[in-house]
Amino acid sequence: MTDPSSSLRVAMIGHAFMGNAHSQAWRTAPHFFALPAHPEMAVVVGRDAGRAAEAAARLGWAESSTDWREVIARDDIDVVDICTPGDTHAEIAIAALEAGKHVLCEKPLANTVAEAEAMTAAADQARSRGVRAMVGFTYRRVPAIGLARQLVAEGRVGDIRHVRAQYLQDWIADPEAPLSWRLDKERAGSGALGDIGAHVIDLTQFITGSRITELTGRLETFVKERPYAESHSAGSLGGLSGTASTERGPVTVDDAASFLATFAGGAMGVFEATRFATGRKNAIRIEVNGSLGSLAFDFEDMNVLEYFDARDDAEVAGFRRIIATESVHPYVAAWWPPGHGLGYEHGFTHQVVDLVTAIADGTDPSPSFADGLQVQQVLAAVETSSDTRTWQEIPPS
Ligand code: SOE
Repeated sequence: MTDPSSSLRVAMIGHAFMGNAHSQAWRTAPHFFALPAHPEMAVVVGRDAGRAAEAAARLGWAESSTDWREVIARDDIDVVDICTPGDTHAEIAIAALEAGKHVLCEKPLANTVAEAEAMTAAADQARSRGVRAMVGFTYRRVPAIGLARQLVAEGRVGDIRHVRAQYLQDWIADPEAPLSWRLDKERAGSGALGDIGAHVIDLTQFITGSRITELTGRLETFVKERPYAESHSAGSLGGLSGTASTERGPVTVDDAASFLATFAGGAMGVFEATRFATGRKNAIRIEVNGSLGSLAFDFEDMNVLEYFDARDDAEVAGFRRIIATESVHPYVAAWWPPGHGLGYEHGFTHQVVDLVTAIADGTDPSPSFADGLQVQQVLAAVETSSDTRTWQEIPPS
């Protein structure tokens, strides 16, 4: 194992919502976990020099830059953390891997299957040189989700028959909510499907240990045109909120996605991802029904995993609420006493812990770029299915 005093110098590209979450994780991880190497927050990269410098000062990065290529070429950078919109992931990740930098890339891995394939090929080549690549499906690192996977692996729910998964948000339910880059296909690849549907695809496969083999889906764009955000004239589409301008532009992605799926293990899956579920802010709801029991999770109550054991006596049978905050639950021992709870940001911290550990141990981090590619294939299959109104098979990995 690497000497814990050795450092990993990190460059983060992008400093909006995800950049904030990743910065918090890089700052916090070494203070709560005994890491095998010390991450140093070396440089943050943004398009605008003033805003990048402000982000560096606010988020705790030593320097800022406007040129990711120059930063990737530096000898004193070990890790490149990509927090930009999807249309830039492939170019930055491939360049970083070729330059021998370990890469953490936000989800979904790319905007197309072709890009994800190229990124996976670059990661495979880099691996032979000891370079690691990970895609940021952070919700895997919520303790209750880790516990769900563990209970399935231990056989406590038996053979899985049903997987029910929803990712529900409502931040664009108002038809006057301004256009953001997330509503622009060129930049985001897809809408609710790739932004949040990708998470539940990854999570259900992670929990069940089984992959989606075929599906039939439907995409819908309810609001086809929206006001640009005020900042549009400066060439940037805003984040999750913003002030509307009088000019309007087209929404080029889906507002909502749903699909039926079959898992390799035989389970039937029902998936839904939408930004129009009024009142639901970040509801990731997953239910698994097996021959011996069931599991249920909702991110809006993220410290709880519900578990039903079908072998319990009828008098006392029922879903039990496991508060996944005990030191025996994944990642929890490093944090607070039982019942004190973790939040959204902790998944990002756990992601840093797992990445740094894998780099130091010389093992492959998970989820890998190959895992990200497989999710991309599922996303593409939903789009094709919606366009052609057919069932689609997912190529075996
Ligand atoms: C916006 O819908 C978003 O920030 C996603 O992009 C994230 O992946 C999810 O964690 C929260 O919602």
